[in-house]
Amino acid sequence: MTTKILKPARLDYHDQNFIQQLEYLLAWENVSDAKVYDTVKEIITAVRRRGDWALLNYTRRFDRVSASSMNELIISKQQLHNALESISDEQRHALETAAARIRTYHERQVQESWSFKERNGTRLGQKVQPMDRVGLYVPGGQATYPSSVLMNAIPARVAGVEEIIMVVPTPDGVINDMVLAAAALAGVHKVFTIGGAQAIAALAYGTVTVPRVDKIVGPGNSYVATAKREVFGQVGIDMIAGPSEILVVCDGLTDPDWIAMDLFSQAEHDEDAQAILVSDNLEFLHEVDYCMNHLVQGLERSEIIKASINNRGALIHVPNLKAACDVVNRIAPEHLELSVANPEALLPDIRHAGAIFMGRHTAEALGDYCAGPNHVLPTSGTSRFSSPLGVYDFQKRSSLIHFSDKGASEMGKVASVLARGESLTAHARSAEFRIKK
Ligand code: HSO
Ligand code: ZN
Repeated sequence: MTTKILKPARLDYHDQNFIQQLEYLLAWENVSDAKVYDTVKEIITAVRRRGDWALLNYTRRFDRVSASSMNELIISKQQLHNALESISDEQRHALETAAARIRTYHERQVQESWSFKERNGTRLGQKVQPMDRVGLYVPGGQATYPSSVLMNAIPARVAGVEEIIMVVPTPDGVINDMVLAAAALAGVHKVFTIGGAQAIAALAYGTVTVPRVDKIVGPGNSYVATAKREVFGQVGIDMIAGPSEILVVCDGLTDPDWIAMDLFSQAEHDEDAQAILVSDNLEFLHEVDYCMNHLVQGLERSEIIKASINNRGALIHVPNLKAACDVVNRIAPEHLELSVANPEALLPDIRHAGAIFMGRHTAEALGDYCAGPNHVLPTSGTSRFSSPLGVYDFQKRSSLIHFSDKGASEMGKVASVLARGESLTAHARSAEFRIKK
């Protein structure tokens, strides 16, 4: 090879500055720039004040879709059905297979209500219920992923959410049939062809035609992410996803072409995506480097891959697989592939990762589409404290408290003392009324 196209960073665990180098590699700012923020604020205010009228205007301006009434921006049940009929049998079968597997997996996540009784008859518990109505944002244009429609809508359905409202912008009126077909299969109830911050504002506050939702989920560009942050509190939101990440740990015995392509599978998402390989075999790191440079040439998204690998990619040499796990935990990657002979042996040492792909055959890409688990995962190190999107994100809990007269009398004394300590006399008296003389 004459010139190398891809130049991932090279790091060595034994290097004195390894930790600093790693931190430098991982640095990525998830902040909105001031201009985006101002625009988003303005859009939200306009939608709150002028509702549908503002939506129609912004849709004309940003998506070049002119509608005289909101009815023209609703996708009918019939259209959803037609989309399902219009895709190829192969596509339909793949969507159906993925949907069924995602459903089966997520059914295991359903949390049930529970309660227990104390000896004096007092009953305490938790009532678990689905949210009433959820909004699903689906990006238009390049980053339109039917798989993400399944991954967001199916857990909501499994949780028992009664109404899922999807919004998807259709720049120049172009709509993706696979996205609509996925919406039909996943059980989305209503679809509006609106997008951007205006769609987020509409879902958060409601307009005459767009119903107000309780939570908004789904990925989007910086305007959408900023808008979601802004409306948080008025509604719930899912996480704000950063660029995709993959970290592969390999013992040097997997086909280097496989590993190279696994790294590319996430690198091709975004110029800011991050693909990292960690191995205890230096020779293997060279081989993968070689394979990457060879394989990238035939790929449609080679320019994106190039940017991603050269800006944020890395090959990390470690003395052993134990050290590899230490690197994993420092990075807390979105996707972790354990491409080793015995992944089970490493598992106890893995503390932080959004999803863990075990063994040489488990390509991360399978998880993106059809393994079953969710592909909406914590990014940018947030798997230290958060989890994959799941049914539990569409369920909420209410505490249940039912005192017996005896229980109320006993606990009345405790509450009274604590209330008086806080100088809250009405609290104290309320509890004391129930103390038996
Ligand atoms: N890997 C992405 C999800 C996705 N991949 C959708 C393909 N389509 C989440 O990081
Ligand atoms: Zn992906």
